[in-house]
Amino acid sequence: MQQLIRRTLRGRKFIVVSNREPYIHTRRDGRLEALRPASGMALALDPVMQATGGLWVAHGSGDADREVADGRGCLRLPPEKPSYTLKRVWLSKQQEEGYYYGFANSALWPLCHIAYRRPVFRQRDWERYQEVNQLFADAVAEEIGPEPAFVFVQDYHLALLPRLLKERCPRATVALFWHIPWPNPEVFRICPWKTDLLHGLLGSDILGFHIRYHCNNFIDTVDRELEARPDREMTAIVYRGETTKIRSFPISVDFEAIDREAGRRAVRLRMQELRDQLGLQSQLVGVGIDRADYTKGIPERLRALDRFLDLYPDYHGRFAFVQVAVPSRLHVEEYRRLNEEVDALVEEINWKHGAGAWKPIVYINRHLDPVHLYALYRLARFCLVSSLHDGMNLVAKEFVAARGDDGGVLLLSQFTGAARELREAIVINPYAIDCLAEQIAQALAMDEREMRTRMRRLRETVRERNVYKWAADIIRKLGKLP
Ligand code: GDG
Repeated sequence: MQQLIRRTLRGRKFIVVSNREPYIHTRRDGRLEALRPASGMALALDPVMQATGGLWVAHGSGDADREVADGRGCLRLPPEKPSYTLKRVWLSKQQEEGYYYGFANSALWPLCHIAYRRPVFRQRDWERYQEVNQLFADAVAEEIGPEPAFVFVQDYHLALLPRLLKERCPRATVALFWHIPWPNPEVFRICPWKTDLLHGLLGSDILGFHIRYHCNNFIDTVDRELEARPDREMTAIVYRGETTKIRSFPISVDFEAIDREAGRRAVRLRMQELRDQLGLQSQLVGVGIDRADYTKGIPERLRALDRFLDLYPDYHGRFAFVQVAVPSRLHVEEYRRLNEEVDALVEEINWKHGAGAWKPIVYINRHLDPVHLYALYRLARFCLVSSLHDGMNLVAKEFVAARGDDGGVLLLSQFTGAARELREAIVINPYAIDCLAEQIAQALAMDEREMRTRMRRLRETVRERNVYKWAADIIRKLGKLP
């Protein structure tokens, strides 16, 4: 990886720009802590940045972030093995409110995910979004100057940045990776600022999506909304004389690292502790691990578990489902409503089916450390990913990477990008509650041989298509540009 980067960069700077930072510094009981956010993007890029040793520009969102950064907002990371620089961009409360909670997460997020939540378009959010994209452009331009550089922009928070960068730093090569789905033109066309967004994105030399389907949706959208020439054969768009290549790069996880960490003694010890604490001694365990987001289909999953318990009373007392849902975007009304709905459902199902000390659902609504996470993956007879719509879904790939024992069954929503690659999973439709209840029973009853054969094949796929391949493919493409 390092060699590839060095060869491709030919002395140019490598800069990653994202909203979320890879480590958030906070003070807990007076102690300084560096937390890893529950963000698929931040977790995936951290190992890549360790290998490349470049610069990462991101919003400094922790209450102790300023304490550890220098006058330019910079510090070296990761804390235990400093190998790259993080430059923090500081935002006011109003900017965060309008740009992050407002336009990015109340307009663009529901617009791009088909989860039947209506996007909210507010003029003042859009203004903050433009303002913050400009701040990020300033921060990057300050580092690059007039020199040639590779800038790798992440996600829907920064759709205007590629164009702003091209104007400020014409010698920069810019790639943007869109981590969420791109909807079809019918859906996208309701956005009042659709042409500004497309104009911003087409400042990129390369625009990446997880799967071909999202690339095609993007090309169709541009075809409908702009005076641009899509070249379907080359999968590129020529707009105002410049070409943007549209490519799919399915993101993944650091397979080797997860495989190694999940096999450690600390994880085995934690598994035992968890069994004791949660009263899971002789029970079959299912797990679900998510950011608490309405796109992840957590209520649908709970309803299917309820139905399963109705249909298969034999499993009462012998089965438990552990749902981890890390609170997320709590300033957005829709997310508060989701948490209330999940709380109520867990309560209702446990009341309905529970008996004595046995409760079928163990609900954990806080952030867990990686050892805890791996212990849950290893304890599980099955992992249930029931997203209503998901760009990729890294939990599915992490579960597979953590199962060095070749055990465990993956139940995976057909509406995730991951379902295109993880063919040996049991493919589910989270809207079909009765069918999902039967598939849960199928996962629990699957014979050992079939389970192991499926898991071995899944592991081969994730081992081969790991996060380094994702990054290397993008960097190689960047290197081939003139
Ligand atoms: C976006 C796209 C795409 C969760 N709870 C804890 C914890 N997590 C970690 C998981 C996983 C990550 O959070 C979630 O990643 P996903 O990929 O599932 O989802 P999004 O955050 O929505 O990510 C998605 C991704 O970008 C990458 O392109 O796959 O489609 O929506 O890594 O393990 N981590 C820890 N404690 C927790 O309690 N440590």
